Amino acid sequence: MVTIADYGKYETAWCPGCGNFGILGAMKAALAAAGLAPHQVLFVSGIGQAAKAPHYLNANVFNGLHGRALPAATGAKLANPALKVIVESGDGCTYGEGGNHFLAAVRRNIGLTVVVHDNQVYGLTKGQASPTSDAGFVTKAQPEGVHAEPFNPVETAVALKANFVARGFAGMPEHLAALIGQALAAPGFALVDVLQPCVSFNKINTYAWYRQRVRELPAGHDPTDWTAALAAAARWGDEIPVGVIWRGSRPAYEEHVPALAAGPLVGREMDRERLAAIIEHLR
Ligand SMILES: Cc1ncc(C[n+]2csc(CCOP(=O)(O)OP(=O)(O)O)c2C)c(N)n1
Ligand code: SF4
Repeated sequence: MVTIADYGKYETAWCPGCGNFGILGAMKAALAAAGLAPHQVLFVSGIGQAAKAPHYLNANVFNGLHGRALPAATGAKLANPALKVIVESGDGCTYGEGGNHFLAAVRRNIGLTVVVHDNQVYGLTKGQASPTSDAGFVTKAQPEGVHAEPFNPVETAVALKANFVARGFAGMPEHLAALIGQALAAPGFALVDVLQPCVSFNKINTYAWYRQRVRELPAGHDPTDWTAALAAAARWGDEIPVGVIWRGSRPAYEEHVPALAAGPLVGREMDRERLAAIIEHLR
């Protein structure tokens, strides 16, 4: 039986009180509840405080460049579709530097579980605005406040019909663990955007700010009703809904990509002569 202890316990470099702790605990609980052992899981992350989360548990990890977690994770999933590939990174990493990769991965519906620590700020580089910062957010780099409208990743993922789209809150770890569990079980691209207080560099979107606004979706919400899902995803302000917002049914990319028709790449013999010829051709 897989337990939370299998995923280990490590000292972190995070500030005391950071929302990242709630997400890390929820992730471990979800993995244990899903019966996934560490060797069955690959975490892929970029750069940032959130991107360090996979460093703090026992599992396979690929830590790449800022914003580039999704292409690396896509390659790993295509090479070995049996692997549970989880991308875990920040809002800057996933929606800013990695924004186009995010759109491409959703459109392809590649079978990844993507958990974003969305603190609406760049934490690691000390508090610049991120794509999800609210308009008017004042930082040292944006002293007059952010002029742009915030990117809504949940609304975008629903609009582009990712297979599973949820919003969670780091201050509700049990609720979040259940959402991550459902995302892990969903075929195709699964996004869990997690509201994550950054206690050092975001003094606006605090635990109290989120707690005043976060509401569980009503029991009657039908996540297979795309119009209702879009309306729920767009809601932001006095009320921010959390829960499973949308469930689609498109086939996952790896199920119909021609290169995998003969089985996973990872189990196949390598044709060294053909590889040598390709390398020679590219020289
Ligand atoms: C291409 C590139 N641009 C910028 C940076 C500098 N950089 C490192 S982390 C980071 C922001 C991280 O913010 P976020 O992804 O929201 O994560 P957080 O630290 O808030 O968890 C930036 C801009 C970089 N390493 N590489
Ligand atoms: S800077 Fe913010 S996001 Fe980074 S560890 Fe501290 S509280 Fe968490």
